[in-house]
Amino acid sequence: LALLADLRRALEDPAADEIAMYYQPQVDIATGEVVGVEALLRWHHPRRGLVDPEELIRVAEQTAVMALLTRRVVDTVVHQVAAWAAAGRPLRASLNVSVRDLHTGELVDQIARLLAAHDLPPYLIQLEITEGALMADPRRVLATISRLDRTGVAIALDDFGTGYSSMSHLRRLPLTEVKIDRSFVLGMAVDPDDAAIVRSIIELSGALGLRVVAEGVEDERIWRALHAAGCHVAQGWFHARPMPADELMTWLGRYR
Ligand code: G
Ligand code: G
Ligand code: MN
Ligand code: NA
Repeated sequence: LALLADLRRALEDPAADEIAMYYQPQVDIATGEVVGVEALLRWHHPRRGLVDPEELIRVAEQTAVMALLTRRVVDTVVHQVAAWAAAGRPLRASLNVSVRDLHTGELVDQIARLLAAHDLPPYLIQLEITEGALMADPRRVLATISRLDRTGVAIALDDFGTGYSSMSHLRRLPLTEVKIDRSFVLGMAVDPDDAAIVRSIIELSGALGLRVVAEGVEDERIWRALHAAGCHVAQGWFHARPMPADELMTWLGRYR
């Protein structure tokens, strides 16, 4: 709970610059082109150092601090995407939202407002939603998702294949992308079962017209296996770790 108080302070104190977004490149497997980034939260706590984002979200999500945090994340990422677009290097950014963020219309209103203010094409922003979020309160979450869809923002199903997976989500939701959970991707070069799961997710998503992104692509063997399986996009340490926006520009300048 001390952590929550510190988080609130970090979010509310304009002089604190402890919270940053890092960006990890996503590479089109067929062309090698960088097609987007996933935005990932990093909190450099003054005493604890880097806080594990998963732990942080788990704690924040129980409270109203989550709304503050998401507001900061969305604001930072949309500003960044607008800056890239203005600099002639448009990149789609995918950002994670938690269950709680989907229970009110606030997130949709904020995104719509920011898109209009920056005159930004909505498809440059994508939200990643987990199946767990859907199951927590399907009615409210579906209402939010359909409002998001009407703004033109893209929606990805994150961590696909874990937890409450249901094929019907792929049909019923206005999705543009499926992200294969990294547990399957990491295993696919060594475990035939993982490889089979990855291949069938790719085939199913492809047949439904959805873009398929593999996360956790750590090395060339996995990259080759995904290439052979017809996966569209790879994200992982094989290409790059998540990094601050300025480092990303340097990395892009050196890429290929
Ligand atoms: O960045 P990894 O590097 O450790 O992120 C761990 C987890 O934290 C991810 O599964 C991701 O879903 C979650 N996460 C990272 N950044 C954000 C964020 O900005 N908002 C939310 N809600 N979750 C995030
Ligand atoms: O939201 P989600 O859980 O999908 O977030 C992606 C997570 O995967 C982040 O924690 C990110 O830091 C992590 N990640 C990104 N690339 C790799 C990788 O190649 N290997 C592993 N083990 N983790 C990765
Ligand atoms: Mn994600
Ligand atoms: Na994931």
